[in-house]
Amino acid sequence: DTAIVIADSDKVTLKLQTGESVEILLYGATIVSWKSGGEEKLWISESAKLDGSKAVRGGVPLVFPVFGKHDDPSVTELPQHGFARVSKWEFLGKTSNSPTNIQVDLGLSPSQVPQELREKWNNPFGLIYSVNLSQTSIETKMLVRNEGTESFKFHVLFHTYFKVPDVTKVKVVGLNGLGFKDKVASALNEVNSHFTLSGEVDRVYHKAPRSVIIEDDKQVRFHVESANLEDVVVWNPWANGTPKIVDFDPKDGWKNMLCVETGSVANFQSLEAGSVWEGGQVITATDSL
Ligand code: TA6
Repeated sequence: DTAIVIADSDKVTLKLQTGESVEILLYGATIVSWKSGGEEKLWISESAKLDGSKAVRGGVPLVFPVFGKHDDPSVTELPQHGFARVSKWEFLGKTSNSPTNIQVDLGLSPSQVPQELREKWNNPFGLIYSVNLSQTSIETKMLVRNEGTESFKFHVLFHTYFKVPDVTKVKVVGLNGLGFKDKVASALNEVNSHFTLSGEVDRVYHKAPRSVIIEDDKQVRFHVESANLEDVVVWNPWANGTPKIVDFDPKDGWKNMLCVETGSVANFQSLEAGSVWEGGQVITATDSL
């Protein structure tokens, strides 16, 4: 049999005949599981809310139309990371299918955004989020459409929580030497073409390259390839940060995760009335030895 999609009112599950799978909550269109090579590739908090009561702590939350908090008048009243991750998306259907890969589309329009958030950013928009599962990778693409008569601007980002055996052994390859903005005094140790982490990191690399590699002392763990996205955010709250995050459990879970997030967040993307913008990423997992 070919790949299958199982959808109910809360979740869409994609399964390949070779065993790979992805689970996507319609709440936030949040990928909450990606199994490949017989193992879970994404980190999710043990106390992550999966009932729609708050943004999911882990997996791949979506950031739109603002990254973090921002003082631009058009977004300043929105909550951190905007409303895409706290709105109920619609399953639009399966858009491609073969025994070795499957794609589904999910949609978001203003009517699905909680009223109190829609009022704070009431541009007529449409989002189509595509998730494509293959045997070694998932591709996530966001299409943003301006359905109004005025241009609007937005940030967009895939907030991926990669699962790693030990973040203190991780090397991130491809970001050295770039311009960046630090939200904390990021504890990175740059060596040749990679850096290692030795404490809390919260850094936005601007004009980042298309390809970033996450490896450790044993092997390459993930490749991250982006298209039409300008920036890469690296975040790990470390031991000092997790006690301050109520839904981050276990508290030493920082050792098993690293956020490497592709997006366009250092500058707003401006979208003319009637225009469409698309950006995406392909994350490829290497099976454990
Ligand atoms: O990933 C970068 C970041 O902006 C960090 O500053 C941290 O706040 C993280 O996102 C998680 O944000 P959240 O709103 O999900 O707690």
